[in-house]
Amino acid sequence: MQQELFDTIAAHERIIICRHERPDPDAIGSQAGLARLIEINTGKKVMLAGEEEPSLRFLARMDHIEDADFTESLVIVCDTANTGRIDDQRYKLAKELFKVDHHPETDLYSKLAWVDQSFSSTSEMIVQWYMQVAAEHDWKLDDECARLLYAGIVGDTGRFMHPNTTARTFEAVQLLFERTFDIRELFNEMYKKPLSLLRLEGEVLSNFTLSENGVGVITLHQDQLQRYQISVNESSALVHSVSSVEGVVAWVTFVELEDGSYRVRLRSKGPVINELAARFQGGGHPLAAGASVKNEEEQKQVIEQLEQICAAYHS
Ligand SMILES: [Mn+2]
Repeated sequence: MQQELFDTIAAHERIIICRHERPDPDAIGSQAGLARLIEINTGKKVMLAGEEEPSLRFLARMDHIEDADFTESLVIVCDTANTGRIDDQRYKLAKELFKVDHHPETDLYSKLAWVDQSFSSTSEMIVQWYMQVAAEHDWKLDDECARLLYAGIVGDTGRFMHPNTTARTFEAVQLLFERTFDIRELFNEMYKKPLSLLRLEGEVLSNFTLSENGVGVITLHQDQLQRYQISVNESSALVHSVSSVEGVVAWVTFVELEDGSYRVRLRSKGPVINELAARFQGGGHPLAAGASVKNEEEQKQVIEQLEQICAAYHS
């Protein structure tokens, strides 16, 4: 499939790259990193689709794209498991579609697809693709590509602390480190927090509960988000704030949306939680997944099921 990705890119003059909505550094890093790789080596214009996330503008800016651009383009979708999450649903207009992703394949939305769960990140896939295929065709990977792809790998591996980090990850990082970019500046941007977020974190931590089975529960209410002026997307920075608490096995963060429903973020240190997420209109990786619940009743069900999963894991 890696060669096929190269051939498909070669066969199209116009290319648009999409990624998932509410992007993270891997979504933008793989999207913009691949786009730049293509642009500097082929001279083709590659457009970046999707809504701009203000906190990630330091990585890349998105393009304004017309419907007509889609109908004439190859659309590559990076880092997105299912069609519902593709940012810019006009991907459907594409002349040709190609999916590149490292999430479990639950939605076979593209006949051309390179999907491999063994990679830490889509950004790592792009670096490997560069090394295995593109470099063979004398493509270059420049400093800015390296910065973007490094951000993606760092983001999805949690700065190389998550178990998705492999020898191959470091092989990719080695290549990126042979380029020059300002890592300190990149980390400053990636991990800076507004003071109000820190204050909210303080409140969250004092209300955090931990059960005997090691289930941690955090709930963020609308009034808290409003009081601290934190958006739902920005609140994702709090998802790891309890990961180092002694005794935590798996934890769930509920973020109340304006309509009273909740966004659910599930994280685990061992028990598989993406099947639970799938039962609540979500999905993701075995140890990191997301879902949605309509009300407090469903919220209780998620907690109960997470308790069962953790209890079974212990025994
Ligand atoms: Mn990813």
